[in-house]
Amino acid sequence: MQINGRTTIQALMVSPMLFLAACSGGGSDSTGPGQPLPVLASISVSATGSTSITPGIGVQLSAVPKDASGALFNTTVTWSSNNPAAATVSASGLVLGVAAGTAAISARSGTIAGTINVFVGSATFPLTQDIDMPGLSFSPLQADIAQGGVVRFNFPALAHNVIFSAATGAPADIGVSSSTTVSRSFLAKGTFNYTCTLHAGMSAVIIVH
Ligand SMILES: [Cu+2]
Repeated sequence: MQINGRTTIQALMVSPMLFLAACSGGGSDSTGPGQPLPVLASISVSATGSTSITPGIGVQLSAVPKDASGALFNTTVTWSSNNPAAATVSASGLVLGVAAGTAAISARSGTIAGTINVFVGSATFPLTQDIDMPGLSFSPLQADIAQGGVVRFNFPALAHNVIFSAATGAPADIGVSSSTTVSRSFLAKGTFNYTCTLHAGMSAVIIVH
């Protein structure tokens, strides 16, 4: 045990702080030979549902604090929104959409914080839209969605691709695909034309409001 403890101390001699913590821990305390006390290193924030919401719609967030080794760290977090005009957050991490916009929701403990972006779309445009591909066309030819919305491209057995031509704010292109559904998020407002380069004249547009 003692030899193992000393070996650990040698391995941890990467900084004076760690060295001191290891020495004081191993010298007089028999419960934790050579083990520095864990400290909070990160807080990861996730959502139980979509982070694209509309005014009046809520989404529950959760925060997982961890130490440097990735082990769970027991601490309480304080929630905050950097844009309460778009979305507020309760003391328990429940986000509520207020008006169209983007809010960075943070869970903080001391100097450590984790953040997730929540998009609040206009209530008049949908946050999800399906694009089908009957024959050699996209349907609908024009889709209007709210900012932060998600488009599901439903590829039939006949292969197609979806190319946005690297337009500013456009999502990543979708390579040749068949018999699958591929989703893309639209985080920027604008008009995004796209084509299938496999089939001449197969083009359509998504307008993000
Ligand atoms: Cu095609």
